[in-house]
Amino acid sequence: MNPDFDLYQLSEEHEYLRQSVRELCEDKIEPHAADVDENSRFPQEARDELTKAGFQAVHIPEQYDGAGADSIAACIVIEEVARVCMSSSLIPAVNKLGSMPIILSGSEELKQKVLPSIASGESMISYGLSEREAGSDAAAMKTRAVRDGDTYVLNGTKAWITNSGHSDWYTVMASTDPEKRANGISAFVVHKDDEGFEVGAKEKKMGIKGSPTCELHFTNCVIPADRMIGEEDTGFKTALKTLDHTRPTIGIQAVGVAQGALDVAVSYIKDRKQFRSAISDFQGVQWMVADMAMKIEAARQMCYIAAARAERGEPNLGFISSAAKCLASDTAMEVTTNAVQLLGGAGYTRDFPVERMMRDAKITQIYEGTNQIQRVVMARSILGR
Ligand code: COS
Repeated sequence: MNPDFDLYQLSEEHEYLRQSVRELCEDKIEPHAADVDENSRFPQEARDELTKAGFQAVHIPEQYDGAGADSIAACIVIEEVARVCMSSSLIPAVNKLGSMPIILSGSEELKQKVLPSIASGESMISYGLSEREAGSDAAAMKTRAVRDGDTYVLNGTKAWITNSGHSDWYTVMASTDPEKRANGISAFVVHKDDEGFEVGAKEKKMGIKGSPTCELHFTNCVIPADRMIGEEDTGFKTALKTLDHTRPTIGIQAVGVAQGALDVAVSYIKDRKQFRSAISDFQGVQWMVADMAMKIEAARQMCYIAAARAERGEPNLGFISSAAKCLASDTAMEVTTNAVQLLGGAGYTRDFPVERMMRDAKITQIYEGTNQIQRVVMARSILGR
């Protein structure tokens, strides 16, 4: 056996990165997590600290002034931030989601225009696909983009857009040829100062309360034609290809919050005494934490594999990226619910973070495609449809 053989393990750099991000999260982000949730306020401290340390968008390639970190490194950052504050983890996660369409399909000029400001942390970028009547059926979108000389004019409304109002840039999918449905959709980059663009009211949500979710309104919004990402009518494919790369990041975010809840529960059950012994001495409790840890680890490995396969540019990523997101988010919901159970009455109060984690975990089963849609994608891949 060769002890130097790195068979199926993360690199030392990845582990070193995890340690650095964890320290920063515990020192600078976790102390604000409860207040961010309680007051539904943007985690500005997290944005500042992540930016200072260069962790707000590690995936931006070096040629656009980024760190050029691989997809597993990007996962580790999101996982560790989510372990202490889900709302804050949406800063690196949505920076990746919003910029992947440009990285995958944008022109060199567009990349040069947008990506360096994300890399430096000066700007954030959001992703606008969903509409009120086009959620799971994303191709049913009504937002229109009509060519007018060397501009496009956008009209319509996008819904549930994460980090809206705090982002400077928005990747927006709009129909350029409604007859062609999915194959008549184009992707654009919109700037917050573009004429005719407006961010709507903030949604009142169950969880991830620190991450603003708003509508985007386009009223004769004029943008230069060179802000289109790739060719006309290719935007839906770019949007789905993007999700192949980013669903593993939602999976790992779910792993992070689940791990955070397990860590709180483990420390609590070792301390909590009932029937004259720590409740961690009871086998029923031990089996609960064993199951929680087992499922978290399975989900974590699947997310890293999905992320690595996306990074390698493998084809047919639909199955693995949907499976990773689905397994991890179902795990997070189960684990955070059980963490509340292990803390009993205390877990149901805001004296402990597990009730927040349980509320925050729920969204991972919904956004970037509901877990029902993930199963559609998996089934299509298995059945070859
Ligand atoms: N990458 C690139 N292209 C893809 C793709 C992928 N992963 N998956 C499908 N496509 C292509 C298809 O090949 C098809 O192109 P052709 O007509 O040239 O063959 C086109 O995209 C449309 O695909 P399809 O017909 O499968 O589209 P549907 O309308 O049936 O939708 C689902 C497919 C349901 C999978 C898609 O709408 C979806 O993922 N919905 C959920 C959206 C979502 O995640 N929303 C959350 C918003 S982000 S927070």
